[in-house]
Amino acid sequence: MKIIVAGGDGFCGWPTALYLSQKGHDVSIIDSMVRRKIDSELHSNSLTPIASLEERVAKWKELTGKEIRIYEGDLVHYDFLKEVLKREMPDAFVHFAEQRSAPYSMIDREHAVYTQHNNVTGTLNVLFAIKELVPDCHLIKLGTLGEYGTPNIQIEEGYIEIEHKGRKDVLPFPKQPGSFYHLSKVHDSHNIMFACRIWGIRATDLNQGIVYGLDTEETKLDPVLTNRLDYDGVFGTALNRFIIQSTIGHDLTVYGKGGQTRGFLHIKDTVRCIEIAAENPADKGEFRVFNQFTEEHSVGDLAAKVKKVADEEGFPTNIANLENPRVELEDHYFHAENTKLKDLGLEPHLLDEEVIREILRTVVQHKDRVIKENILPQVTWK
Ligand code: NAD
Ligand code: USQ
Repeated sequence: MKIIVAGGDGFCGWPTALYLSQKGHDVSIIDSMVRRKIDSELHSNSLTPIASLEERVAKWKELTGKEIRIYEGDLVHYDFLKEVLKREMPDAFVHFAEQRSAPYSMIDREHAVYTQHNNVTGTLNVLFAIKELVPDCHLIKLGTLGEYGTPNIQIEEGYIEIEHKGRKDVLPFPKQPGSFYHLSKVHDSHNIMFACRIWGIRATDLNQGIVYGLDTEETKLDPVLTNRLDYDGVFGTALNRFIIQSTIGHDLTVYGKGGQTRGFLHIKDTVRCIEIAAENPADKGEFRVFNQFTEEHSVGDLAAKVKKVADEEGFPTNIANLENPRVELEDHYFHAENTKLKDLGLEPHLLDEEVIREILRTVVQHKDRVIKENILPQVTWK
């Protein structure tokens, strides 16, 4: 298949582009490079040194003979996007290209507006460009499990059957997102659902949980192919952050009581889920929703698992319960359905001590790059 990976320079997008290319798909990448610019804005960095996108694809070609084309530009610029689609005429458009940090979206008005403009306008442009130029193209859009929030009932995959005053219907599952970033994903979902219903576009919304890990088989082939890894208080995410903190003797930064429970998956499963979605496209006019995660954990439990492995590896670690900078429930019910991707063939890589140990042994090689002042959370929800 001809597949565009938008956001293909990022943490999820780069390994996905390599994986799909390795599997024989014809891959091109769109990326504005804004994530690298945000590193400069925040005086932060990827824990791993990352090569430029040009160097990355050149190395991939040298090693495998496979070409990945690059289009540097912004989805918010419609003329640019249309030119790419005209040239590529893709079968699938994988859309990772959004501002993805909840804390970044909560810094101030400008960052909230930037996040929602970038994400919502970019996705609207993708919808219009597909309608205009490639109406059969399958949109595979990265949403987030956090669109649902933490309701006191089981979370279904996108839709719930409701009986109300004697009548029944299957309706979109209620959304209660916890940041302006998570809200942008809800707005996207509504826009995509509308475009499927009105124009007959085919789309899969992947409500992905928190991704952990660093390497896939492809990114491990050469240091130039190394994936980015965020650890700072703005872009670093729970499990990866804890593992990196343990290697530099920093207390593990559990926010509040640590009972916040979320869905998680290994980066190796992210890339496989995209392949599954691409190879099993939604029908014309269908707005399909998959919950993309493999297991549920509370952040307190994750910190305890990391501490055990880190202690064994010679990195004695404490768990700190910091004042929570976010407004969220710290003790709540959480259970989400996740059968649809497994029914289509996903075989999860589950989190055990060996997986944590493997990530820890990789990240320890780069621990001197950590900018310590960036570890504690600086952004508050209020
Ligand atoms: P990332 O920031 O590492 O990568 C996103 C990439 O998109 C970056 O390279 C950035 O430069 C690019 N980009 C952003 N806006 C763009 C625009 N308007 N035009 C062109 N390029 C643009 O993020 P990630 O962790 O790889 O996440 C990718 C997607 O998956 C996001 O949509 C995110 O919301 C979603 N997601 C991520 C996680 C996670 O744990 N990382 C979990 C659930 C969902
Ligand atoms: N948390 C801590 N300590 C930390 C960091 C986070 O306790 O040092 C807690 C947070 O308070 C929150 C939970 O861990 O309760 C998850 O926070 P996170 O920063 O790991 O993840 P989140 O902000 O939800 O965002 C990440 C990605 C985002 C994606 C989302 C999936 O950045 O792109 O959409 O995970 S989900 O959480 O399922 O919505």
